[in-house]
Amino acid sequence: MNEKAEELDRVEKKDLFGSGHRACGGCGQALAARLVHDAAGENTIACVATGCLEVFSSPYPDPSWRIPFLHSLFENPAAVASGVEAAYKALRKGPVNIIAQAGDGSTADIGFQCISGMFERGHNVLYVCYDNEAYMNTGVQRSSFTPYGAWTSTTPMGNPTRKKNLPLIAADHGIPYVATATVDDFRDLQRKVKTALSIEGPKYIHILVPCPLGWGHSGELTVKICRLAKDTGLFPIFEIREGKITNVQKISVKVPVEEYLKLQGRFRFLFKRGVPTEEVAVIQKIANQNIERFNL
Ligand SMILES: Cc1ncc(C[n+]2csc(CCOP(=O)(O)OP(=O)(O)O)c2C)c(N)n1
Ligand SMILES: [Mg+2]
Repeated sequence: MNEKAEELDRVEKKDLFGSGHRACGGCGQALAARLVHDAAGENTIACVATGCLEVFSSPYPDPSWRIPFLHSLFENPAAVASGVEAAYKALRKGPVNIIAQAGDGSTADIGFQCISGMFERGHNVLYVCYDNEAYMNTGVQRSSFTPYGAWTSTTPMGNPTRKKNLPLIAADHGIPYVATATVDDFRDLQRKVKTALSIEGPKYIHILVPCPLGWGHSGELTVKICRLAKDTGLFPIFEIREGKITNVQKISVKVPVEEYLKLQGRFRFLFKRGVPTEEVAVIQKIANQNIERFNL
């Protein structure tokens, strides 16, 4: 198909995760969900944990989903997806794409053991984490993906701990495919979803999804903030196959973390009258460690 025909096809096609949902303007998670399911195609089952995505997309009578959708508990989308996959196998049905998906709170905290079990048992499921770095649905509480220094309603003086690195923990389970992505680069994100779904076994994709409400930025900055997260080194973009890093998105011009932090209200108190405090230097050190570790 030529480019023009492809574009027409894309415009005319109905989104599998459709418009009319109740996400905030500029919600990175809504955009990510649309891109993920668009890449996955119709032959897909979505197992979605409690969280913003489920709340803004599923209320009866006007859900946004044009594919089968299962709402799991906050803690168990990976277990539900594992069960769906086992049922398909037992009934000798399929193949079908099964995508377990959840926010960072579900993924990093309460749902973690179910994910680890799903990886370890080897289910043929793609797990997607929409990482907005806090429990947004219930009022911006801290999760273990909240970055160092960020304000949340439960860390009013700034988060004192560092973000848990789940992509590497996932890879250390020996699963065949792990990737990170953001919503500023549609092609990269969708290629990774397609790649993941073409591989048999458990897969993990971790997507950074800015949250204008919780991060304190205006909606039109969502894409810019993703770019800065990458260009500062705070959110490295890579793929890991069978435990080996096989692809890293290099930073062409490295940007100081200040540029990322100062656009977001959650980091406002790290600057005194516009001058960075020593906490900013701690965050720069984290970015530098990522740059070194992943050879960005
Ligand atoms: C066992 C349990 N504890 C707490 C809750 C309340 N709860 C629902 S969603 C949510 C936070 C979701 O955060 P996250 O997974 O990061 O998704 P987000 O809303 O940020 O997209 C919480 C605490 C729940 N539903 N079940
Ligand atoms: Mg969250």
